[in-house]
Amino acid sequence: MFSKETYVSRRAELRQLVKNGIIILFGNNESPANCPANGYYPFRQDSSFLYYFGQQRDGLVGVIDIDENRETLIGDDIDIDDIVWFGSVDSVHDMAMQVGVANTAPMKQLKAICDNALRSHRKIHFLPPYRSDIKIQIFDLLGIHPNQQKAAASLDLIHAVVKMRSTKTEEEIVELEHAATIGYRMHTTAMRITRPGLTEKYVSGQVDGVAHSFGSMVSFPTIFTQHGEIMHGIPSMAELEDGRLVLCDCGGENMNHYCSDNTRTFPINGKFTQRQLDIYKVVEEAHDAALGIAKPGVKYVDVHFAACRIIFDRMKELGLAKGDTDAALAAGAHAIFLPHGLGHMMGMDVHDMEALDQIYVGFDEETRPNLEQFGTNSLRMGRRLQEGFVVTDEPGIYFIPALIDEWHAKKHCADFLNFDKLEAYKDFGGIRIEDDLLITKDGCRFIGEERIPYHPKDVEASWQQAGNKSSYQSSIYNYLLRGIRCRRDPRKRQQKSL
Ligand SMILES: [Mn+2]
Repeated sequence: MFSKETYVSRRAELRQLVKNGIIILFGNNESPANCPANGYYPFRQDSSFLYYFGQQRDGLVGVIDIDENRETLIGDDIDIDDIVWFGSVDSVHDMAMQVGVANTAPMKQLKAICDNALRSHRKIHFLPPYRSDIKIQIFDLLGIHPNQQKAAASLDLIHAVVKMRSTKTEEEIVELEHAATIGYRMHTTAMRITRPGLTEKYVSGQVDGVAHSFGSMVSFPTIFTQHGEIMHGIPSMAELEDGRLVLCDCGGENMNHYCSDNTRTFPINGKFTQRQLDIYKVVEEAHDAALGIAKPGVKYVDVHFAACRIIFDRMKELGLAKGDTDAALAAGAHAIFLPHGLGHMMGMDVHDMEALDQIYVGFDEETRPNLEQFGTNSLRMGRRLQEGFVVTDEPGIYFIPALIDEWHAKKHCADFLNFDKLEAYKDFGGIRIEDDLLITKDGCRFIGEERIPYHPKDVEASWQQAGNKSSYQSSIYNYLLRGIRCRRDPRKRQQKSL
C-alpha cells in the first residue's frame, strides 16, 4: 500500500477529470471454488479499486460524489464468526482513514445513495464489470441488466482511469521492479530444474510456488509447454522430451499487486539444435529491436511492424517466405509466423486495464487497428508511447500446423509463403521472448535489475551451471510421481488452449 497522500491525490485528479456526477468503484468479493467455505479462488482485489482506494479486503465499494465533494468507503465490518475463523482485520473506518477517505457507510446504504442519485437524474459513473456477482450488484442498485452494463459504463470514467493508470509513477516503478525480481526467480527456477523426463506440470508447479512464496500470486496462469505454437498452452502431464524446446511465459504479482510478464523459450536438454537456433535468433533480433525504437512519441504499432518486418525478412532468408516485404506485411502474410501483437500495457493487471476495453487502453483515433486482418486484429497496443508507460515486448515465431494447413488449402498469401518448406516445420513448435519495457524520457529500458538469460550462449551456460540434475530427478521426483506418470506421447495428445 502507498501513503495516504497517494490515494488522496489520485482521487482528486479523478474528480477533476470526470468533472461531475457520482463515481462508484466496486471492489471484488471472495469467490468460492467448489463449496462456500472451502476452496476459495485466491482473492484478488479489483485493480482500479486498489488504485484509488488501496484496500485489499473483499466486500468494499468506493463512492466519490464529485458534486458534493464527498468520498465514502462502503463496507460492513466483519463479525465475531469471521474473527473466530480468520482473525481480526481493520474496521472499515480504519481502512478509510488509511487512504484519506472521510466517510464510511454500511453496504445497505449504497442502495439509498444510488436511489437518491437516480431520483435527481445525476450521472452515476461505473466501470465495465467483469465478474458476475458485481453485475448482479449493479443490476440490484441501478436496474441495468447485465447484458447492458458494458454499454452503460461511463466513458468519461474509463478515459480518466486509463489516462491515470497508463503512466506509472516512480513509486509504481519500484513495485514493478519488485515484481520483476519475482519473475526472474520464477524463470530461472524453470530453467534450473527443466530436463528430459520431468512433466510440464511439475516444472510449472514449482514456478508457481516461487510466485506464491515471494508475492501474492501469479500474474496469470503459467504457460509452460513444449507446444510453444499454442499461444496460451497450459502445462500438461506430458514428459519433457530430449531435443525439444519448451516455452515458459509467466510472471508474479508482488504484495501490492504489480505484475511481471516474461517469456523464455529454451532447449529441454540445454543445447539448441541448429534449426532451433536459426529461428530463435530471428525472435531475439526482433525482441532487441524494440529497445532501439520505442520512445515517447513513437506509435507502438510501428514498433510492432518493425518487428514483423525483421521476422518476415529473415524468414525469406531461411526460404520459408518470399516476395516484397512491404506487400507481404500489407497483406498480413507475416501473421502466419506472428499472429499476435508485439505487446500490451502492463501494470497492476498483466494486460493492464483490459477490463476497461483494449480499444480505449491501447488505441486512439490515429491508431485504430485493422480489425478485419488476421494477426493485426489481435494487437492490444498501438498508440503513441509516453514516458512512464510500461509495455511488453514479446515477439514470437510459431509454426501452427492447423494454420499452415488452412492457409495452404486456401492459397492465402501464397505469393509470400513457401508452403512446401513450411511443411517441414510443422513439428517445430513456437518461440517467444518477452520482457517488460519502461518508456523513459528519451527511450526505454527493460524492467528488472537482472536479465533472465535469453541470449543463446547465456541460456546454455545457465544450464551448465545448474549442476548434476539426474540425482535430483531420481530422489524426489520419482518418489512424488510414482504411479501418476503420463505415458502418452505428448505430440499425439490434444491440448486445449486457454
Ligand atoms: Mn505478455
